[in-house]
Amino acid sequence: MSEPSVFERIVAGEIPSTKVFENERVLGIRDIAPQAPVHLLVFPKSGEYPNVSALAAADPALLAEIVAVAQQLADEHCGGQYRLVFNTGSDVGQTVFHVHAHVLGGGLPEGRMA
Ligand code: DGP
Repeated sequence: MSEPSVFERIVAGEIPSTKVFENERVLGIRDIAPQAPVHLLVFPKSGEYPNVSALAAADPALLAEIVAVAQQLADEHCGGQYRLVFNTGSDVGQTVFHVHAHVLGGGLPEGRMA
């Protein structure tokens, strides 16, 4: 068995977080190291999917739910305008291999590449 991811430990209450959304399958929290004025993370409580492709293939309804939660949170926190980022692979900076959406809003980051 692999070690539980940091997000599984947050779900289990072992690591504190600032929750902004929770239901049976999905959690939304504030990112610990914000890269934008609003920087939230939305992820499945289950840690079985390492990235968005694995989630899309196995449970597209859960991916759609994550996108819907991201929209709801963006409506609540940054006027419904946001970037939705799923880092996929360590070469592009993925550090937590438990699929998660970054919801980034509140203005354009400096030096934005895409
Ligand atoms: P990524 O690079 O796409 O794997 O993003 C992982 C994000 O998770 C990164 O922006 C920082 C955030 N993060 C890592 N550990 C914690 C934590 O313990 N609490 C919170 N709130 N966020 C964390």
